[in-house]
Amino acid sequence: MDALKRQAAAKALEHVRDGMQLGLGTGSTAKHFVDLLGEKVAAGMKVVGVPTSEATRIQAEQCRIPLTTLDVIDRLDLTVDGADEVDGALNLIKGGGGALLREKIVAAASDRMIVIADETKWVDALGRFPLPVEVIPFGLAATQRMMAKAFAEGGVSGQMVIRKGKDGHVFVTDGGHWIIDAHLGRIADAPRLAGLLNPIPGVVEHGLFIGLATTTVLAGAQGIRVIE
Ligand code: ABF
Repeated sequence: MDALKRQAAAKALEHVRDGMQLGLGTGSTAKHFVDLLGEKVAAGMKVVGVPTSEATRIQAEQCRIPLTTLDVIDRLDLTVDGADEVDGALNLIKGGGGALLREKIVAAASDRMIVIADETKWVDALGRFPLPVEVIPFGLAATQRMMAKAFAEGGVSGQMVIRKGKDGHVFVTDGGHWIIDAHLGRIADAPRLAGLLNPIPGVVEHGLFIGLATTTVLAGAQGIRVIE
């Protein structure tokens, strides 16, 4: 599986050109991309990156990839990131790694977004993977009631679980928020559900990435598939 992830990352690297401003994703697949990009930089390629998490920032610094922020530059040419699920419309579920907020800010500031994944991430309909929703701890029960209402309107329902870290404590995101993993099952209309979650005050962001990915590179036993 790791070899497939690296193949997908290598394919995405073919789209990187000298001088590009790049969004650097998070997760085990994106980690390969940052690694390979580091090799290009060591060989003389000039790029600048905006990392989507503290973990990626640390890795990119170790790889000596020059970094910047979206306060300094206003657009990115390309973001390369992983995903938890991808559907035929290139809508995504992201956030399994807990970095969805920065990932969405960076993706939205990019002219193009290439999703890199192994073929197990490709689905007919999103929702088998629990939907991560980043929330403010204040008033959590009220936020959950509004989320349940949005889910019902969006034709889904299921358990909402506050994410815990490996240490058994509540998982805290890079932004200081919590994550609720919503076990919804098949989401028939992901864009509609995203629209229902967006206006809830305690919801900082959710893991439905609608219309952001422009290309998906899927690596499988049969080879690499590029879907646009
Ligand atoms: C990030 O990493 C995510 O938003 C997604 O949750 C995860 C995918 O991880 P991996 O590449 O390790 O499967 O991109």
